[in-house]
Amino acid sequence: SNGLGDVWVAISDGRGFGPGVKWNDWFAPNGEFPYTGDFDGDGKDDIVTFTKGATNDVFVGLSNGTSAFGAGVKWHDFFGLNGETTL
Ligand SMILES: [Ca+2]
Ligand SMILES: [Ca+2]
Ligand SMILES: [Ca+2]
Repeated sequence: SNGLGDVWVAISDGRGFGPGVKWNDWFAPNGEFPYTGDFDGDGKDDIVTFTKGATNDVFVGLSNGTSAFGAGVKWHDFFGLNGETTL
């Protein structure tokens, strides 16, 4: 949620985490509200961000499961408004 918009992932082996690796270079920048979850139902956790503010957009970046999240795609144009609980 800063000006870099980087998304870092550390994969778990069930007992600990490996090194952090950047999976997306531009997602949820500048005060947006990012979370994780499996939004396309393929069993792999994806990323979502609620912009709130003036646009109230919802963007999703789907996981390929091993090395990256895809570019953010707008899944909703008006959801999770200011003052609403998103997650
Ligand atoms: Ca970046
Ligand atoms: Ca998924
Ligand atoms: Ca919008």
